[in-house]
Amino acid sequence: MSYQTIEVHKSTPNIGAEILGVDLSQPLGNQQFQEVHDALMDYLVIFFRNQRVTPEQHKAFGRRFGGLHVHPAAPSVLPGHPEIFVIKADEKSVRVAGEDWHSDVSCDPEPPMGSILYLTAVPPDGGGDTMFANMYLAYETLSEPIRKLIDGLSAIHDGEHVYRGRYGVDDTGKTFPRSEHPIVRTHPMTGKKGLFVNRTFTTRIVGLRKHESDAILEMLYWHVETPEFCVRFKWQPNSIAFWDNRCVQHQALWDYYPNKRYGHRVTICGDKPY
Ligand SMILES: O=C(O)CCC(=O)C(=O)O
Repeated sequence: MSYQTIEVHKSTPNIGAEILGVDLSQPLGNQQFQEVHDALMDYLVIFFRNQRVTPEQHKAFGRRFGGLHVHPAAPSVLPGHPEIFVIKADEKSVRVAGEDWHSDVSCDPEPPMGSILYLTAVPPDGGGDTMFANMYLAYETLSEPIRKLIDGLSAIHDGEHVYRGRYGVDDTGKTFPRSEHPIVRTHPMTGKKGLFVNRTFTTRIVGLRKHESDAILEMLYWHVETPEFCVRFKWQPNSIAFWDNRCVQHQALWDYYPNKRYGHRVTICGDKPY
């Protein structure tokens, strides 16, 4: 792929690239939008440095890729911006978002296509990196008998155990999304197959006994975390990471307590996995 309007620097051989030459506070022209989109398809997660975007500009960038997703459980914190999911950790935190490997809100019937996270405050002594793993590679590197076994199977992704009571609001009577998705999904743009089960949301492989399901899921989760499938992103204030939830899992490292880390996430709607 050759790029005319952006510079693309690969972060690792298998996943991730830093994009230069784009100001995300400005509307992207069609050519530049297409190149950013292509870079996302090619590298699965893309990084931008030194960006300053208001919530409106952040959302406008997200809207170029699709409708904006509103989180099914987190209360809206920024007045007038229900589509902005606030990422915040400080000395009062007892947990942080995304501490375990996941694909965002995979319990939704149509899980988000991608997420754009903009951090404005990062821990002063380092820490708070985010890990991203390539799910195409995770699938392709499984042995053929295992690929054959999981190819036709589906699994339940449940929000109940993740979201109930999590956000300090009264959620009595509320129901959280629960969906069945294929274990191996085909990316609608690239046509490539990737693993689509994760430690946070996936609870059970459909049609298997519980101990069979637990053993296979644990093996797959362990495989997903293979260091060679991953890039570890070191944030700076005003960095942006944009990942494709259809072929990437991620994990936020919380090694900086009691320091502060703060940012906004805009999440783009996706479609039903197949
Ligand atoms: O804070 C981060 O680096 C990522 C948090 C997370 O997992 C998410 O936004 O889905």
